[in-house]
Amino acid sequence: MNDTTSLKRLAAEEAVAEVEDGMVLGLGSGSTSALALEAIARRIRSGLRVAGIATSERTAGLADRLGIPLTGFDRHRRLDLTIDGADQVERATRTLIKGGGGALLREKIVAAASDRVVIAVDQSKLADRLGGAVALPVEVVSFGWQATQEKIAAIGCATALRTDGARPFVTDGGNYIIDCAIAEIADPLGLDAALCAIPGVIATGLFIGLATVVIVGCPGGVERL
Ligand code: A5P
Repeated sequence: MNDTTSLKRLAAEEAVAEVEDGMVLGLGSGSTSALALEAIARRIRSGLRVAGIATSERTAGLADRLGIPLTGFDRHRRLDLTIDGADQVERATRTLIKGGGGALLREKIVAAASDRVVIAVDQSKLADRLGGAVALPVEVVSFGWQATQEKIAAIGCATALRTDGARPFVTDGGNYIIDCAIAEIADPLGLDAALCAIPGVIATGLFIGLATVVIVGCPGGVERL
């Protein structure tokens, strides 16, 4: 078993094995998270009782279709466990790049409110250093995005406004995303601080110190970081 979807499923199902009865879950976004939702739904059909907070409208719709009860921060300030994917994982530190699907802000809010964050990925997401082929998404306020983009570029990355056809891509929060190509992110904490200091930047896709464990789907089985 080594096609990407099978490896994502392997990791997602291992992550869902950590779900216990009565938990409030963070429901991640993306294709790996969708596989986790399917596994959660199967366990609910066998009697598991859980409720989830969705990290995107797309995930909320999928959870609804699968029969996973949804809840919100109006009822729960803390979550027991979040299961989510990632676009890139720095192997030694478990620092992540997220937001390839555009859900980074809600994903970060949910992760930060969770006691445990389990990240499920296939092995292609692992890297010794972040960056390179994977751009760093930065969510920005739509007002003045051109000026915000210039300030982001001045930090030293090649920037591009994410588009959806001919229009800017709009996040669930109504914001835009600037994708930043960086050859190698040597100092994620410093980069995150520099980006977050720019007026108009709402959140970066750098998830530092948030992943409790990363479950990696490999052809020979799962690896836990
Ligand atoms: C969504 O905004 C992202 O953070 C996803 O978690 C990430 O893109 C992983 O997606 P896949 O599981 O589809 O690879």
